[in-house]
Amino acid sequence: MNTGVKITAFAAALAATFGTAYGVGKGIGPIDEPKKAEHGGHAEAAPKGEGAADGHAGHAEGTASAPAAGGLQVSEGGYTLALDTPTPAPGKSTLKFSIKDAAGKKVTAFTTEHGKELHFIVASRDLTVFRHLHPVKGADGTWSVAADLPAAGAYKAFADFKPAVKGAKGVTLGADLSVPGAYAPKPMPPVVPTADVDGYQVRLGGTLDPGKAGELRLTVTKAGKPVTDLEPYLGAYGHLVALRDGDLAYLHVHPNEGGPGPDVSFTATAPSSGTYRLFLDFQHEGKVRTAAFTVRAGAAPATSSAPAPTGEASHDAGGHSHG
Ligand SMILES: [Cu+2]
Repeated sequence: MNTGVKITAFAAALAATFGTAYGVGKGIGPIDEPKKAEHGGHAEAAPKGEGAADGHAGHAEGTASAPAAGGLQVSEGGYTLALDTPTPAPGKSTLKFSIKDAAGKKVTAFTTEHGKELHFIVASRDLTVFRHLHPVKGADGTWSVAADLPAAGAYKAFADFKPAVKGAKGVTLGADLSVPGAYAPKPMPPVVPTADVDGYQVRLGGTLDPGKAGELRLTVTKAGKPVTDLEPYLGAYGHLVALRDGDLAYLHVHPNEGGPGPDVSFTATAPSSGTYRLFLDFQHEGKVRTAAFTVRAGAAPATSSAPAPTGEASHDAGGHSHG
């Protein structure tokens, strides 16, 4: 694997992009001029090969207005998320769907972003189950992926992609998914600054602020020792998805430049105040894990003056597919 090379190239592209942005900014004054919201609240540093012009780079800097929330619509910009399996059985199943264009034709051409043509997220409405999946595309544009939705309940599926059309912007579409059967929604897990997953403890610092960029810093330890050899996963040392409690508005946040741990830093802007569930994917020793946190935007996450209570974290929040 040459992921080391890839991440270096990614970092170089980032540096170049920000270099340009800063160069321009210094000439004309403050560099935190408002950037237009784009990609449905997909706050990210510029991926390689993309310039600041499309607005991606701007999200890492202070913005005066909140980005629009993504994932709230099943159709947007002429694209529709069509689920072929909207009511999968509980347990392991195969989910199938397609992205249709304005004419109702299945889209077959996508732009690779973060190593994949399409990122597929499934979360339970009560935010206790989270799956970040990478489906496989058939020749006709039908996507399929194995998923394990453990219990009956209401879920939501998100497709995060960018059509391979000149000038196309990334879009996140969201569609309801129901696993038939009786269920009782679980209460939102409490706000705690640490999450335990597979013997790792992840601590969350910083703030998620409504309408303004803030830094979230996640620190990964194992058996009390900092983990300093996180592995790149999809070209970054961590991926963060935030879902808003109430409507599951979607934010996909990418990390700031940094080393392989123990800290992974993100810049994110919440589209509004409220409660969010954050899901951090990180890879270590060949396996991707997910740590989950409940965070209030508009108030600082709980701080740790006393020994931190341990979040029940993501006993169930860790589904991954490396298709
Ligand atoms: Cu993905």
